[in-house]
Formats: sequence, C-alpha cells, structure tokens
Amino acid sequence: MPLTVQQLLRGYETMLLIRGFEESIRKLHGRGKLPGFMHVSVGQEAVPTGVSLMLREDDVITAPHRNHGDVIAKGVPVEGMFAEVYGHVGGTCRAKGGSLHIASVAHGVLGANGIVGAGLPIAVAYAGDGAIATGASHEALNMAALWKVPLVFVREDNQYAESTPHEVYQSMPDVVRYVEGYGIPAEAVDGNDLEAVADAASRAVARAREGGGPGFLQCATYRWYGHNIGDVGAYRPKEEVAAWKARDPIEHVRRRLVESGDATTTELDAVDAAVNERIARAIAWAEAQPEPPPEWAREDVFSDAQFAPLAGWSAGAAEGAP
Ligand SMILES: Cc1ncc(C[n+]2csc(CCOP(=O)(O)OP(=O)(O)O)c2C)c(N)n1
Ligand SMILES: [Mg+2]
Repeated sequence: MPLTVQQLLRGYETMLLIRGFEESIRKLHGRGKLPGFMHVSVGQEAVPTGVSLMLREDDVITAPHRNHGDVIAKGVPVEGMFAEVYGHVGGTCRAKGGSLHIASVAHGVLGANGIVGAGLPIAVAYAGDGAIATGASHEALNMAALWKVPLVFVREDNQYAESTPHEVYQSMPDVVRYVEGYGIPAEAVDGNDLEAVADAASRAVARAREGGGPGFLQCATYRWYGHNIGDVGAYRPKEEVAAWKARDPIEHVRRRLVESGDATTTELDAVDAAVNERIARAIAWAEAQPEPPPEWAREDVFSDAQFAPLAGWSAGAAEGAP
C-alpha cells in the first residue's frame, strides 16, 4: 500500500532525527564528551523508519547494539537519549544503559542488546545481517514459526558483521530461501527505499496481527561509517562506500516528495531546520544535566512491583526532559 504524503513527511522527519542524533554523537564522542562504545547506523535510517510507520504505539521491539535508529523510529525522545549517552540525569535509562542498552517500555522498546542475536527470541526483532547466522536466531526462527508467534524479524543488512562480509560467514547467500526453510514468509527489499520497506512491513505486520505467524524482512542497506565510532573501516573499498553514499535514503525521500509535487524544497528545508534546532536544544540540555548521585547505583537493581516489574522500572525514564 503506498504511503500517504503525511506518512512520507513523518518518515522524512524521523530519518533526519536519527541522522541528527547519530552525527551529533560522533562529533561529541570525538571531542571526548561521551564515554563508552557507540555504533551508529548513518545510511540505514529507512529500515526502522519504514517498519515503524506500520507499527502501533503498543507494539514492542527489540534492537541490537546498533539501535539508535530502531528506538528513535519507535518514538523514544532524543532528549533522554542524549542525556543517556552523556551518562547524565534525565537519561532514558537513568544513565544506566548508555548507547548500547537503550530501553523504554513506555515506548514499546524492550531493550537494545549488545549480545549479537539475543533480541531475536523476544519480540518485533531488529537484527544485523551477522546476527541472523547466530545459534539463537535459528532457535528463534524455528520456534516462532512452530508457535505462529506474531513477530516480524527485520534483518538490517548493512553488508558487514564488524569487518566480515557475507561470503565469509553466510553459507546460503539467498537469505529469503534460508528463512523460508523454517516455513516463514520472507521478502527482500531495498533497505534504502522508505516506501519499499514500509510496503513489505505492512504485509508482514498485517499477517502477524491476523494470526498468520511470523514474517521476515531482508533489508539491504549500508552503514556509512565504521563498525563503532573510532573504527575507520579500512576493510571496505572506497568505491563501495561512495556508491552507497550516493544512494542516501534521506535524499531519496526528499527527491520523491519534491518530484511528485507533494512538498516544496522550502517546506522540507523548514523540517530540516526544526529538527536541527531540536537536536541543538537537546544537546545543550543533556550536557547541562548533572551526573547521577551515587545512591542511584543501588536503585533499579531489584523490582518492587512483583507482577509488573518493567512498568515500575520505566517510570523514572527521562525525568525532566524538555
Ligand atoms: C554473541 C556475540 N558474539 C560476538 C559479539 C561481538 N560483536 C559485536 S557486533 C558484531 C557484529 C554484528 O554484525 P551484524 O549482526 O551484521 O550487525 P552490525 O554491527 O553490522 O549492525 C559482533 C561479532 C557480540 N557482541 N555478541
Ligand atoms: Mg551487519
């Protein structure tokens, strides 16, 4: 089903927000402002954005280590995420998760996970290309198909697992056939095309909601930068990086909106400016937030609420965010 102009504009704005968040943390990390490891997904924004356009607020997702796009697209505010990566009060997870472990149950984000493949046995699961080759993924595909779990697996195929390309770790290059071996309908889409992703997601999500069991989306895309901030990615040919950058998923939507006459460049520039302003405000706020008091280390370790532990735990998320 084609996206409405309103959905395309929302998708455009979400992709800009993801790009703005990640380009900013690259810079801030480079200036020594942010502690820890971070993995950005610049270039891959159309995948989670297209899928999220088909999800409801009460749908739940899991995300891998490269999670910022997945969780921003699901609605987690960037303000709390900036505070989180600074390790400051106001962080989405009270500065206890950092970039790798963003979780916000209120937004249907069960959690990002640094263990490759660990999110697949849990929910609407985003995973990297390498993750689909892990043992946990095979169990998840098998049991999800057997039990007809309402679940959509999304392979964010950025062509590499760290420095390792497909041909070094994947026995069956045609991943659609590989997944269909489990009895799960799978579709391969251009992961840099927001509309193509959303279209395929709409079918998989509808089938899952109707009790038809799990689906699988193979989304071919590319990360513009190294595996984590600091990796220069010398294992990738320059021409390959340049060819994928020329297929910028954000530019793709922008062109689509302008060429169809659905939006003018002036209108889209205004969206760009509003996103940039929000990002700048969020960084200023997050940077000015204090470090958490030491007592916080003892909190959130055990749940007070016996039957709704996650709801209780998420209550303090992003306190005081603008
Ligand atoms: C179980 C496990 N094995 C190995 C690692 C180390 N590791 C971290 S990221 C990564 C690559 C994952 O590749 P992919 O699934 O394609 O995701 P991408 O980083 O490309 O987004 C590996 C091997 C890990 N975190 N967990
Ligand atoms: Mg990968």
